[in-house]
Amino acid sequence: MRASRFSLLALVSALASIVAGCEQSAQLPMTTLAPKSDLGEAIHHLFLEVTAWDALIFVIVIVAFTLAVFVFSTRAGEAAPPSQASSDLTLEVAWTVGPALVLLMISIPTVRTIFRSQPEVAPKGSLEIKVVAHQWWWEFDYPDGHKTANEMHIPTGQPIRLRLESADIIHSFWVPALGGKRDVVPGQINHLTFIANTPGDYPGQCAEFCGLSHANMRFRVFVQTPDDFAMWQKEQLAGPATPLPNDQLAVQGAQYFATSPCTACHTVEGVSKGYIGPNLTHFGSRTTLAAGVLKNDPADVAAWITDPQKIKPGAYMPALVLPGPKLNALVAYLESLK
Ligand code: HEC
Ligand SMILES: [Cu+2]
Repeated sequence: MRASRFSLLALVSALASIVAGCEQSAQLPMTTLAPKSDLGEAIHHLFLEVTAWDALIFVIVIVAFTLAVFVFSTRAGEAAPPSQASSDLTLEVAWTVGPALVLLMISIPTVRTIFRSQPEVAPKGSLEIKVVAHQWWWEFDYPDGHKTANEMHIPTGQPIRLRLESADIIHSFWVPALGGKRDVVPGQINHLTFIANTPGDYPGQCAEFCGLSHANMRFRVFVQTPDDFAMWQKEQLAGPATPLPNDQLAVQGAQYFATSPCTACHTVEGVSKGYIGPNLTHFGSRTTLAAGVLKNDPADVAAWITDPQKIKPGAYMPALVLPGPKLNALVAYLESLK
């Protein structure tokens, strides 16, 4: 009896500390327990509801088990034969109907949330962004024509309708703070619809194994106030910045870029039209590169151009060996593309 009380106490305090740990989850960037969108909140709410029903079943089972072991068992020296009853209709109905009711209570909110997470048509006034998953980076195409990569910006308070397409194989779009995962399947268009409610910078990750650099297929979502978002969009819609005449290095870089092999794969609006790799029109305005693997600073950009596969195994960008001055000029030009 003593020992069992003690282990029950240990169990309760372990559970309590797990729950307390969840409270701290706001500091964990990949947690699903601190939702920042209506979709995330709906899923989180479902999780809590199902957990509550599970907890109820857990308590009932533990109470029945404890009673069976400590109250209704025969003691040493006691020779009462067990009851030989072969059936009990009330009991049988109870343990059939009881679990059926619990399953019903779990399935109603589950089905409701599934439908809620998959609206057939875009809600009124939604911002539709085309998301194209590539091995191993993300392309974001905005309805007014500008494109970016690996860093999506969205406003708070407006329904966001993502149209998920794949350029190659199956990927999965996942931003834990903004809601559930959704597979990105070649030859099929999937949607993800939500309203973000808190400005911030939320990490995402491809969640379906997609080859060598799957783990390096990250991205960020910048949720902004509508004003900040409008400002960002205005900057993105403008053409690429032209290097200032006194920035000699960037001017040389621009000249070199325009005739380089880079143009076969990369678009800089008005300069080149490649589409194998990310659009670089406003590359300098991004905080990271290569799908969140590197910080966007000159040293990392130079390291990337020099040997992409070393940084990101399998990356579909060839290493282009450039003499130092040319490389520095190219990096200065890319960073000037604000
Ligand atoms: C054969 C096509 C190809 C060529 C040529 C090429 N790239 Fe790339 N580039 C890519 C691909 C694909 C990626 C995405 C790699 C990834 O993240 O997995 C990429 C990524 C990049 C990025 C990171 C962009 C971002 O926002 O994440 C930069 C910067 C870049 N390339 C610059 C260059 C420069 C400069 C050159 C010429 C010296 C060049 N590339 C030549 C295909 C190419
Ligand atoms: Cu992927």
